[in-house]
Amino acid sequence: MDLKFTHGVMIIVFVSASMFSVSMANKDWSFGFNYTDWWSRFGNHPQNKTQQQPREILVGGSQHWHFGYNYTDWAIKNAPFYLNDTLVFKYDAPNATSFPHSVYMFKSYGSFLKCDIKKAKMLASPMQGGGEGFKFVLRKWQPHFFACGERNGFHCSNGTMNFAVMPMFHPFWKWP
Ligand SMILES: *[C@@H]1O[C@H](CO)[C@@H](O)[C@H](O)[C@H]1NC(C)=O
Ligand SMILES: *[C@@H]1O[C@H](CO)[C@@H](O)[C@H](O)[C@H]1NC(C)=O
Ligand SMILES: *[C@@H]1O[C@H](CO)[C@@H](O)[C@H](O)[C@H]1NC(C)=O
Ligand SMILES: *[C@@H]1O[C@H](CO)[C@@H](O)[C@H](O)[C@H]1NC(C)=O
Ligand SMILES: *[C@@H]1O[C@H](CO)[C@@H](O)[C@H](O)[C@H]1NC(C)=O
Ligand SMILES: *[C@@H]1O[C@H](CO)[C@@H](O)[C@H](O)[C@H]1NC(C)=O
Ligand SMILES: [Cu+2]
Repeated sequence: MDLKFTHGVMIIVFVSASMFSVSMANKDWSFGFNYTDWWSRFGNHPQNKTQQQPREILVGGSQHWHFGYNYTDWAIKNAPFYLNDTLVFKYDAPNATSFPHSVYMFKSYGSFLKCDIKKAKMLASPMQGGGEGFKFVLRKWQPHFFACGERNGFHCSNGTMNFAVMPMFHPFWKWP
């Protein structure tokens, strides 16, 4: 129950943040995300208006994409994500001693909460996480719900291999 609530809060915060970030900055609604810190990256350097390029972000950092790591936590700590940022999922193909992983995307928040893999779309098979990894560009201004689809959704419903991302407009893309 707590976990599901957290997802909900995250999405609300990210949606709100992209529309009301200025007013959010003074309120204690940040749920651990330091808006002061975030704005200082731009605000303290009015002369520094070079457009930031979209980034490539390795999902899970050095942990890559595996069972047992808390990706909700990772997504909160690595927010905000911006439109056109690329998420990179790296995972090894399964072998005799390791389980497969994959990347699925849920169309709705409801199926994400239930980890209803049957209603999700496979983005990358267990074989596609090798080498440079599987890359997904955050092109749409909408919440994205990712999960591992393996073991009939267990890697998702176990509460670890799933996370939500709401890409934001970069301040300097909107107001150059
Ligand atoms: C947020 O970041 C600013 C600037 O780095 C810092 O001064 C402030 O203490 C931080 N606030 C919290 C709640 O961590
Ligand atoms: C501009 O931003 C870059 C990267 O964030 C930083 O390294 C540089 O010091 C900044 N320049 C000024 C003048 O603030
Ligand atoms: C993952 O992290 C989130 C946010 O820190 C936390 O609310 C949640 O309980 C954690 N989930 C698990 C399965 O540990
Ligand atoms: C993202 O990239 C596409 C294609 O390169 C471009 O048309 C679009 O304007 C970009 N969106 C933003 C918010 O920068
Ligand atoms: C199987 O894959 C795991 C995880 O990628 C790796 O650590 C291990 O060395 C591999 N084992 C064999 C026998 O290839
Ligand atoms: C996830 O699965 C692991 C290993 O089976 C177990 O130790 C852990 O308690 C499970 N966590 C949740 C939130 O179901
Ligand atoms: Cu998995």
